[in-house]
Amino acid sequence: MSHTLFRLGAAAALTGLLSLGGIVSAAAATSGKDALALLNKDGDDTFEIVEVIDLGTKLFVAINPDGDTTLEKDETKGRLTDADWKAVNKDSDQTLEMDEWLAVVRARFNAADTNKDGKLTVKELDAPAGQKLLLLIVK
Ligand SMILES: [Ca+2]
Ligand SMILES: [Ca+2]
Ligand SMILES: [Ca+2]
Ligand SMILES: [Ca+2]
Repeated sequence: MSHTLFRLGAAAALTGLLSLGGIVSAAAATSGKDALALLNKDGDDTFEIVEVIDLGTKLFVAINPDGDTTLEKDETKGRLTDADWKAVNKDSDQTLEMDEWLAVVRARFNAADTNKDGKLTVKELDAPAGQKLLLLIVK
């Protein structure tokens, strides 16, 4: 129980720090350690694909304030580049559907999992590929 409280406290402290810094969106780098402390709920110390897909799905909703079923370019600022858009927006419309978004999440998970064991460790999350994945699951 106290462990849960501690985590909540840490999350609140982190949120406070972020808002103090005046960081508006995305681009704030999150360490693998912080990301796991905040978002890894199954008691191990790694992210698995199921968790990451779940978190990616939640972030899609969180960064989609207009409540439609798609992400527009301004909603993915700091998370996806123009090149990413080109690569993933397979139907070439101006919007990203959930399946397109999750395809990027999946691709970045695989890129970050350098030893291909299906788990992302702190070390893998702190590497550049891991940081790119965190942009898609950490608000
Ligand atoms: Ca886990
Ligand atoms: Ca939208
Ligand atoms: Ca699309
Ligand atoms: Ca791994």
